[in-house]
This record gives sequence, structure tokens and C-alpha cells, in this order.
Amino acid sequence: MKKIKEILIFFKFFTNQKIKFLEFMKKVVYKIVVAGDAGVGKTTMIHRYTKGEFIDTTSMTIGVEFVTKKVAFSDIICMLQIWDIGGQDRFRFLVKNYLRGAHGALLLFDTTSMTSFVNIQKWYQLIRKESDDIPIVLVGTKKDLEEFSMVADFYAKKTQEKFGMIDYVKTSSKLNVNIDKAFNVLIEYLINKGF
Ligand SMILES: Nc1nc2c(ncn2[C@@H]2O[C@H](COP(=O)(O)OP(=O)(O)OP(=O)(O)O)[C@@H](O)[C@H]2O)c(=O)[nH]1
Ligand SMILES: [Mg+2]
Repeated sequence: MKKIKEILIFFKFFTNQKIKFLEFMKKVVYKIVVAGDAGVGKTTMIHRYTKGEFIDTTSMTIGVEFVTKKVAFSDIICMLQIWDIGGQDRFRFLVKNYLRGAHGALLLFDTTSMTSFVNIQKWYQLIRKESDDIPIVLVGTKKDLEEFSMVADFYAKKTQEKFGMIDYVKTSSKLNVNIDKAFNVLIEYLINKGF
């Protein structure tokens, strides 16, 4: 009985210390926009990142959806507001409203779709029209479908460099490859720039 009491006291002490520590951590809010053609896998990637699972039954995003996630980087707590922009042309007019106040963007193309890769330029210009300096990460999706790949890494990298995007990351939401990495590259960049 005494032992249990001691353990409980220790647990309470430890929890209090942890709460105190969390209170001292710096908190930042980052608004991140995820854009790219319809069907490239934006909603699936966000779902993998925030819920840790792959869903292959997504329906196209109507307009814009919004999700949040809290992540800790050393002594900083980042509250992420992730905006999932429907890729259909008819939702294009919404983009500029949602880019307002964004700290960064993930720009996605499907590695098995040349059209979605060519359209990166359009999306890039759309983003830059609203914000001439937010950091952008280029993301190639569906890495697991390697045998159907239409875009060589070399061209993706060249495009990323040409447009001054901060990095190129090739991902698979299905196999959970580089999903955290794509977001982390952006978050670490924002933290290092002091946003
Ligand atoms: N094989 C494979 N399929 C994927 C992957 N990511 C997404 N998909 C599939 O691609 C399709 C489209 O995915 P969504 O996430 O709905 O695409 P989206 O970019 O949100 O499309 P919109 O909402 O219309 O703009 C779905 O059938 C997904 O299951 C992946 O990493 N691998
Ligand atoms: Mg979607």
C-alpha cells in the first residue's frame, strides 16, 4: 500500500513537472497550404500526416478543408493549421483567399502524371502572385508506383531549383515514405528563419 502511495506521489510530481515544462515551451502557429492538381494525393497525404493512416477511399475535396496538428521541435511547440485546397479548376479562385497569411506551402505533383508535373508552374505562379516570399516544398507523390513513374528525379530537382523552392521530397502516403520529412523540411525552415 505504502509503495503504491509512493509511486502515485512520484507520478503526480513527474506529471506536474512535465506540465510546467510544456508551459515554458515557446508556441508558434504556422499556416501551411497544400496545393496541386486534382488527384495528386493532397488529402491522402494530410490524412497520413495527421491521422497516421492511408485511406484509398478519398473523394475529391470540395473547396477547401482544414486540419490541425501539434508538433514539438526541441523547445518549440508548433500548432499547424493545414489547408487542403481542392485541386479542381473550379476551385482555383479560392486559392488566393487561403494563401493570405500563409507561412509556407507544399506543392504536390503525382510522379505518375506528367500533366500534374507540368502544372506545377501554374500553381507556383498562383502562389507567388499572392505571396512573393513564402517557402515552398516541392513534393512528388505516389513513390510506391515506381513502375508507372513519368517524372525523373532529375527533372523534379531541376524544377525545384529553377523556382527557388526550398527542397524536393518524393513521398508515398500508401507506404508512409517521407511524409513527416516533407512537412518537417518546411517547419524547420520556418523555425530557423524565426517565423
Ligand atoms: N498508390 C498510391 N495512391 C495514392 C497515394 N496517395 C494518394 N493516392 C490515391 O490517389 C487518389 C487521389 O488522392 P486524393 O488525396 O483524394 O487527391 P487530392 O489531391 O486530394 O485530390 P482533390 O481533392 O480532387 O484535389 C486516391 O485514390 C488515393 O488513394 C500514394 O502514395 N500511393
Ligand atoms: Mg483532396
